Amino acid sequence: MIRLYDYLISGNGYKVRLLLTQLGVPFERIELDITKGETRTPEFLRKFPNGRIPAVELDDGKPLFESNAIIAYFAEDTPFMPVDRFQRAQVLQWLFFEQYSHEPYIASVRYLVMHPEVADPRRAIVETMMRPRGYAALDVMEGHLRSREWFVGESYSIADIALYAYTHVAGEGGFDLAGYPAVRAWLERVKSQSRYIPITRS
Ligand SMILES: N[C@@H](CCC(=O)N[C@@H](CS)C(=O)NCC(=O)O)C(=O)O
Repeated sequence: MIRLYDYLISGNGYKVRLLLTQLGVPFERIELDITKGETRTPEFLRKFPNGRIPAVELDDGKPLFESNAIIAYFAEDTPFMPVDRFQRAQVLQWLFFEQYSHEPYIASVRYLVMHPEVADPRRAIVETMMRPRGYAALDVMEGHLRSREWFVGESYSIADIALYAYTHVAGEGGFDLAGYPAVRAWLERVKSQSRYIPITRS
């Protein structure tokens, strides 16, 4: 059985939970409290040296970390990953965009807002740097979705899952999506996909 090391409010963990559920792949979920250092124990670090969730152990015990690598692995040979070479590169384009231009700002601001007790030097740059960059990522998404239903091609893929994870909860970090109608319509399309689960469902 696949084992997923996870933290319920994590959008990165949610990407994996959502995809496996939509694929109908059974998995065991192991909840770790990241605010208590539970991903930094010697035992966890031996398997997953980056000390972060999500991380999985495959059926044969092989370890894999990084949310977008994990969803790319499970999406292979399914409708969630295109076959066409250019479209596959477009999926990677959006996965890298999510990790470099979106998640470090939208997810991190949400984390800092949701965990006021955690001391973090990034608090000093939330309004001057992180929030404007989060909105810049939303601007890119809005422009792309103005004339399209999905991030790649004509169907829902892991590019949508990766970007949905933190966009749909951006409000929890104080991001206002009122000025992003195409993004809001796309969020609704994702939500109406079969076997959809909310981020709060373990
Ligand atoms: N790039 C990584 C980010 C993983 C990450 O930042 N995980 C956070 C939770 S969302 C974590 O485990 N933090 C605990 C820690 O750093 O100790 C991914 O996409 O999987």
